[in-house]
Amino acid sequence: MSTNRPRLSTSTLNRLATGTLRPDYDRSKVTPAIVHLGIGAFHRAHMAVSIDAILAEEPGWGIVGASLRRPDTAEALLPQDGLYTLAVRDAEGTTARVIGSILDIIDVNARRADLLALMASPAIRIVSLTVTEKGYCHDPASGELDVNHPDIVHDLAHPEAPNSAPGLIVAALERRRRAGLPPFTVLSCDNLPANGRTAGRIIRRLAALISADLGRYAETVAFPSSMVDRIVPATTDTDRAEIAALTGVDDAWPVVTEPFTQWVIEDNFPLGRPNLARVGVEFVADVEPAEHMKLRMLNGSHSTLAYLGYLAGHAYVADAIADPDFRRLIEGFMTEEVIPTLAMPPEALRHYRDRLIARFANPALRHRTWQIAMDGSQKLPQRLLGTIRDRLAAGLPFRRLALGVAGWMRYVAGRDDAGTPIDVRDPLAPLFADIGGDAGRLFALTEIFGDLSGNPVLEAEVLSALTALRRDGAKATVRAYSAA
Ligand code: CS2
Repeated sequence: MSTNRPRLSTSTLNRLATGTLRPDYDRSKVTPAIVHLGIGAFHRAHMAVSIDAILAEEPGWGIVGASLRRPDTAEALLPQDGLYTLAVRDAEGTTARVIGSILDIIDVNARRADLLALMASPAIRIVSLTVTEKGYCHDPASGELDVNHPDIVHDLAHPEAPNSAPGLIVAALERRRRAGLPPFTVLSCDNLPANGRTAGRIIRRLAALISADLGRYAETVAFPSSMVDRIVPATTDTDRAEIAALTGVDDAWPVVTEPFTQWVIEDNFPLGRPNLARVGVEFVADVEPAEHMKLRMLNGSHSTLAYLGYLAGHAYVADAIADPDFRRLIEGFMTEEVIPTLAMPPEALRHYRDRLIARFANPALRHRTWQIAMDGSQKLPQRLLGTIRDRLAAGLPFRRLALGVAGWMRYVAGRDDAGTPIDVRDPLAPLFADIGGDAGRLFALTEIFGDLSGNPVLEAEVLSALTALRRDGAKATVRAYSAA
């Protein structure tokens, strides 16, 4: 970062370049009512932005964020008074807006007691989460708490000093129970199927394992499901330099995103909620249709593009979708194989598809296929396998979905088509290294495949795609499958 530009903070807001938007409310009047676990780039480009937009009218809904694993977000944002820049990019250019809704950031490992005391205070009415799929410490196929997960083993032994997100929520609920307070609402904002119900199942189980009283109290917690959508690539040093040049101030951790944003939430907030509808958030009775659409179409396509694209040497999603064979494959994947499984009007789904293709093609978003390829063991069930299950039950073909699964199998075997080793990031990475691409052993992983483990129709289709990938490489195989 440059040394002569000021650092973003409350006292330098007046130095922002013309055209950079800043909070339109008095931050000193904002008080916290939300604790957010997992204060990564996604939250800061999504929920924190919607909250920022209502604080002028409702200053009582500020956010305190917590990072569960690393201190880096707190280290970057605390010297900036929690302020950061949201850079929205497309082919037309970049717009910058400073977001002020995050009042404090707590690094759990350094300030666990502060975080739990805050979560247990009457002021807090919502605890929201973006801890990624693996942060739920569950079995991805069944959606049940994994009682053998190392963090859960730890949290059961030390329920007052937990490490996991479910453990922190349960510890805070116990304090509220003892204080005679009603529970906060738990709002999952992760890409899990029925994310509220899944979070509820996991948290209630953990609570009941700790004590029967706590288990009963956990039964009274509301867990609205929500569908969240905004593409947010990891911030790079090039982004930092470009954004500083645009805004005139240095920001240690801006976030970069696309113009599109969507948030659909089940309206179940016993302690109240801000009026987010006025800033475009949709409140519904049942989020499942929207959630299936998003997980199967957007995330299913994303993972398929990520594995096959990475193998073929496409570092970015925009490069992969610019390849006509990949584009045809993804169009066919959505039109022929995913849309018929969804309970929404086909015309709306085709419109959604076209919009997705345009979003993937955004040339200004440098979204790495490697980033999306991470944690496939946690993502495959809701992104590809649920759709396959429905296709199988209806006796319908699913060749392109099977190619996506085969792409994942080839990817986790650890070498791309040029023979270069892949840095495979996944909670099961050590196991994948041991398995070394043995499809039979991968199919046997019931925590991923669930009841599809051992399904002969699925295995035959995936094996035939895998054979083609090994023999011809991803580029030629995508071409062959795109013509299907
Ligand atoms: C992506 C998602 O990294 C990934 O796995 O598929 O983060 C995706 O960008 C978001 O869900 C978009 O809303």
